[in-house]
Amino acid sequence: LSALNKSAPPTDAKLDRCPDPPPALVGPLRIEFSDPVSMDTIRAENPNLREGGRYKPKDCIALQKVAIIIPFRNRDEHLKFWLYYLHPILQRQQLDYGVYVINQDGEFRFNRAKLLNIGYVEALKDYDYECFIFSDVDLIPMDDRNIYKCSSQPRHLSVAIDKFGFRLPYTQIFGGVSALTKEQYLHINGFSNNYWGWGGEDDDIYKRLAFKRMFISRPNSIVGRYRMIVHHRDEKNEPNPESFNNLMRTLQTMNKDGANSLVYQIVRVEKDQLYTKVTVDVGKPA
Ligand code: UD2
Ligand code: MN
Repeated sequence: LSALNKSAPPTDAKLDRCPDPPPALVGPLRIEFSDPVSMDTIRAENPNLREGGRYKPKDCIALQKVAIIIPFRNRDEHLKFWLYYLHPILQRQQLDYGVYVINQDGEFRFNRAKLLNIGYVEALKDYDYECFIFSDVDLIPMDDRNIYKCSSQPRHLSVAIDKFGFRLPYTQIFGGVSALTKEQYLHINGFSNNYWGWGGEDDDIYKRLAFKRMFISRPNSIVGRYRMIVHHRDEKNEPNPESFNNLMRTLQTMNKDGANSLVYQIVRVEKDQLYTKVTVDVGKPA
């Protein structure tokens, strides 16, 4: 018996899996954007985060290891609100998570889907993540029962946004906040790298999922409520005139345009207590 005890694994391995649902959830939340928040306040309010915006529960084994990927350029005010609201929620949800802000360098047209592909690769360099949440920087959940984890089918989380009258604008929508496991992501060869500017890249992802015979799972429209921080269309993110033609060809192109054709350069990696920011050169259309 004593010999067995000596070779026993470290106490960490004796922890139970975290309960489902997480016990500390509170339900509906008050979300507002009238008072600006400072990064120092957010850091002080989240003392249990580790460098790079990482967290895992101390008293139980998290149900999933989740990387949260935020496509980003020049939205610092939105990022502050996101960090201010999401970190406490994600900790109550007892996730083993990290926050990755993928910042497009330079002034060229924005490429949201390519930034998401880069986030997938960069997060996996840090840790063995099994679930990837792809989130716009301006979307804040209004209910902490909307758990930031993956399901057996691809999950769309931002189902009832204030900007759209708290309703789904169309059933095939997959933009905003969505969740894919590593397997689901690889099954569709990730996302297209060829959508430059606003729009269409999210519908391309939906088509990839549908062509692979997957279904979209969603929370109900109470739990799935969100606020979008009010904003104008950014410069260098004008509507993409090619997206309609690209969307006609998703089936023909998806096997060669995506995770397996991703090329980019890292400009710098910054680790803050609240996030890992990876600034990248995404290049230009071929
Ligand atoms: C919709 C979709 C979004 C995406 C977009 C079309 C929903 C709820 N949202 O959002 O997922 O499909 O249409 O591309 O369906 N960003 C920057 N800097 C920029 C430009 C964009 O950080 O200069 C990031 C940021 O995370 C932003 C996201 O890209 O939230 C989407 O851009 P948007 O907010 O301008 O697009 P929106 O609200 O029409
Ligand atoms: Mn937006």
